Order: sequence, then structure tokens, then C-alpha cells
Amino acid sequence: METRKHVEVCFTPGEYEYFKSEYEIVVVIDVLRATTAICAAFANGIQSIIPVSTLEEAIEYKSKGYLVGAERKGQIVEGFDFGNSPFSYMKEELKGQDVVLTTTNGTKALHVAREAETVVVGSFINLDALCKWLEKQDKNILCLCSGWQDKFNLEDTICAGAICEYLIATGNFISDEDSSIAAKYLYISAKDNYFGYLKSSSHRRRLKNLNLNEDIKYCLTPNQTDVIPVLRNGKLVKI
Ligand code: 3SL
Repeated sequence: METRKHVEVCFTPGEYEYFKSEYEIVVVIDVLRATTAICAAFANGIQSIIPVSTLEEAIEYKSKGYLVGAERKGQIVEGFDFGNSPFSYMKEELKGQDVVLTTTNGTKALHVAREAETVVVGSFINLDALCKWLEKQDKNILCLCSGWQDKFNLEDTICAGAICEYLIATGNFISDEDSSIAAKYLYISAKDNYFGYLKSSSHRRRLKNLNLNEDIKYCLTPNQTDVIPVLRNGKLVKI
């Protein structure tokens, strides 16, 4: 009998319905930039993040006095406290705070996955810590890429491929979906130079046009923190 667990990759939130019931753990990935910003926030002492998928919900929280980050198409939405840059979450005054966040794709993916047994947040900046934690869980794992408006993107897929590669190498996991095999091969071709590999990717170009190159470099620099954010009762907290 096969005792190894599965680690698989879903390329977009739109495809999640075809995977969902088979995995106890869902790792939501939005390398540029939502899940990186979330990990950076916890690494810098934020207490909790309430992810919401719509601007309407974000406005409601703002009216109740919450600090709210809102991003659409890479930019801060007017009227909100900050957007989705990891650097916005490194401010002293945010330490110990509960904040609300809505982004174009990342918070949508968190919303789509919210009913899974365990939902954790993945990025390059917490990759090693996350992989080591996942390895110990003995559960089936789905890496859910946030993509861009329900289209495939390279950066999330490469990060998902890195997770698959690590877990398969332990001997305790297998992948058999073609999406997972493709993600692993993309990771293998990108791993020596994420920045160069993603040079012409659509979201890197989009962010570069918004002068967000420093954000991109930060998001593509692996293992800057050990934090693993987990979704509990609609709130992200440190595991
Ligand atoms: O789509 C998202 O959730 C964002 O990460 C996009 S952006 O990097 O802020 O443009």
C-alpha cells in the first residue's frame, strides 16, 4: 500500500475546485507580492492579518477603525493606509497591530482555500522554514498559486515547484499531477537565478513599470524569515 503523501500544485484559484477535497494542507502562494508581504509583516511583529477578498469588506473594516492595506493592479487603493509592498509592513508603528488586507489575487486565493483543514502562507522568503514544517506534518499538501486574475504565473509556480522538489526528496511525498511535475521542472530551470529567469514575466514587468524593483528583489530573495502564517478563524496568525 502507498504510504507516501501527495504534494501537488494548482496553478490558479479558478482551478482549486478540481483539487480541493483531497488535501488537508493548502499552501497559498503569491510571491509578487501578497504572501511575501504577509510573511514580512509577521517577521516584523504584526500580530494578525485579516485577509478580505473585496474592497467593500475592506471599507467596512476601515470604517470600524482598523488599519487596512488595499492593493489593486499593483497600486495602493486611494483612501487606505497602505498597499501590498512588504516594506510597508516593516514600520515600527505596526508592531503588535491587527491589520486587514485585500489584494488583487493573493487574498482571493486565501478566500478560495479558507475551508481546508489547514491553510498556510508560502513565499520564497519563508521557503526553508515552511518546507521543514510541511515535511513533519504527514498530510497531503496542495500548493495553491494565486496567479494573476485566474491566469497562470511563473513566480508562484516556481515557488510551488521548490516546495514539491524539497518534499519529494525526503522520500515521504509523491506528486502525480502534471501541474506538479511542470512546476518542479520550472523550479529546476529557475533556481540558480530567479531574478533573471523572471525577467520577462508579466507581473515582474507590471511591477517594474510601477518602479517597484526593490519589492521584486526582496520578494525573490529566499529564506529571510522563519515565520509561517496560518489561517485561524478567518485571521492569519503566526503558527
Ligand atoms: O495580486 C496580488 O495579490 C498582489 O500581490 C499583486 S501586487 O504585487 O500587489 O501587484
